[in-house]
Amino acid sequence: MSEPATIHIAFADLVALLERIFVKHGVSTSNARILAENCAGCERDGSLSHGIFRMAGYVSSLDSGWVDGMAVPVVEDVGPAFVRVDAKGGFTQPAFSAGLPLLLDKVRENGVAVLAIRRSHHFSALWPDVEPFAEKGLVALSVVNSMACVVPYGGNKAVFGTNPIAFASPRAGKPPFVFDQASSAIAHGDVQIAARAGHELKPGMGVDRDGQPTTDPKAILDGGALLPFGGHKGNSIALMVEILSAALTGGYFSGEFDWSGHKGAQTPFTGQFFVVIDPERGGNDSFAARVGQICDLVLEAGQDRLPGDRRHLTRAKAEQNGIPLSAESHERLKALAGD
Ligand code: NDP
Ligand code: PYC
Repeated sequence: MSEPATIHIAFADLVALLERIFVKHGVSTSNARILAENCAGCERDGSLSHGIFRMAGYVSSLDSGWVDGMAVPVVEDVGPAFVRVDAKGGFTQPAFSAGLPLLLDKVRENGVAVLAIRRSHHFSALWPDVEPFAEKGLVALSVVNSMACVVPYGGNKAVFGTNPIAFASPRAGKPPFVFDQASSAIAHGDVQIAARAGHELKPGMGVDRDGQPTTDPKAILDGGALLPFGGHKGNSIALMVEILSAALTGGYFSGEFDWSGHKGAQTPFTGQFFVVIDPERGGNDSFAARVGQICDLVLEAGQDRLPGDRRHLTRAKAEQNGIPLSAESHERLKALAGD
């Protein structure tokens, strides 16, 4: 059987194509640029569950009227180290971008600051939100909740979202140390990809509509649910993410928003929380070098790679050769753009 045809597209060209799709489906030009860069960055880095695979979901959510592509976020200065943003029913990334300058001012002034975003739709990976802080010499942690599709450990009803947590730290002489992981055993996007490809999942990732363990991704998507990673420990992390992203920010819990009136809606309407720290204030000596040291110790001890290493390698290849896309996906994107 012949291999499916692949094209290689430059980052800027992919951004331009995705931007046209967003604008065609009701997103303002400024919001479209932010979303397009975010999505193209995921594709470039091989974060395929949140790259161009997501464009159909963005479009159907926009077309359903569930998310406001034109939303203008409102930034509030609520304390010496506290920034709040109301995304006004729009996507999270433009809200984050609007709050960022004030957040950075406060981090530089106080050594630490937090950002609470509410009434926002996050449909992407989290690493693009934290990695740029580490590139500026800062340490950042962020969490976001999503849509109820994870049964608590030992439970029988989906309460949590897939609730990722991402962390970034500068590391001397190397790209920052960044991890970005769902608190479910697998991201919902990867279940969709497995279902589309006809692949089984590993055991321990989900249950079917009767609550029975299954490795069939279609059974998970068809009335079943995911499990937290690491049993009761993942449960606590997922619960913490709900508390920080929703209870604290004034956003919805993953099971609280009602999208039933918007056929085709896919983007969770929740909240996101950040803590950003200037490590220079920690009383340490050579913070980034110390991070490099501990990372090296982990590798010397036998871990074959660190989180983020695969992404950075994939990015380097894409910067050299272009971003690989199947010709079929490229055609699908052009159709969404109305080309
Ligand atoms: P993975 O399990 O694929 O990866 C989680 C982390 O572990 C990554 O930082 C990854 O680094 C690292 N990693 C993977 N394999 C290894 C290994 N062998 N050794 C060392 N490190 C490793 O991610 P998830 O499935 O948990 O999540 C996928 C994406 O889905 C995330 O980007 C997340 O933000 C997103 N998501 C978004 C949600 C939302 O509401 N917006 C909800 C849930 C998930 P590397 O990237 O370099 O492989
Ligand atoms: O992959 O779990 C996921 C996800 C939820 C919302 C966006 N991505």
